[in-house]
Amino acid sequence: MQLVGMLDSPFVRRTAISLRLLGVPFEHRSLSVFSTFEQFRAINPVVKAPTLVCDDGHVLMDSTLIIDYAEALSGRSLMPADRTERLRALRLTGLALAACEKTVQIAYEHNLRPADKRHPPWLDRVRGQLASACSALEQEVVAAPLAADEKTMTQAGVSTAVAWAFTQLMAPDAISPADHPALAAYSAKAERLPVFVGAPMV
Ligand SMILES: N[C@@H](CCC(=O)N[C@@H](CS)C(=O)NCC(=O)O)C(=O)O
Repeated sequence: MQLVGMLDSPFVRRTAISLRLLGVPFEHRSLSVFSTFEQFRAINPVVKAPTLVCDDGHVLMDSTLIIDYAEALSGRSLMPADRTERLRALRLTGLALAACEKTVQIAYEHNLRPADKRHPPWLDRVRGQLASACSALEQEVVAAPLAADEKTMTQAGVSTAVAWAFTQLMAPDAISPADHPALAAYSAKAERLPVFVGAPMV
């Protein structure tokens, strides 16, 4: 199987880390949806990262769907079986994915749109959404710590750590570690795990 996309995408990175935690082997092809658009389009005409090329040639996209397929392949899951824990993991994963999506929107607004075409009210809205997602995540991590070891880490932990590191890389002025000490500490721990070190953002 081939996982296609750059690790500076939080969606690609959480997929790569999840596949490794699940023990699903894959080859990583570091193609960009921007600088290698045509090469990417030849693999997936929709040009979305991550893309997974399955062993039988079928093409999947969207990190959540790719992880779902990887879990079916491995017979294991990064989601807790217990209903209450699963609900929390789903809640945190949703917040982390929203934080990633909002940070991507801020990055696209700054990097792709000409300065004179920016719409400040839209950016304010997105930054507010990002702040709300990070603040809710911080409260969740303060209320109950997340596992930060490769054996017991859940999807909530993977996605929360990936989201925090991505936000700090792409929108450091929007979200400060001083206001999110639990998230910053959790991310620092997760980033030391071999599975995170093996999927560097830059
Ligand atoms: N919900 C998707 C989001 C994927 C996504 O938006 N990826 C970005 C890269 S960070 C992308 O493909 N951008 C190119 C585009 O949307 O045209 C997922 O979880 O995989």
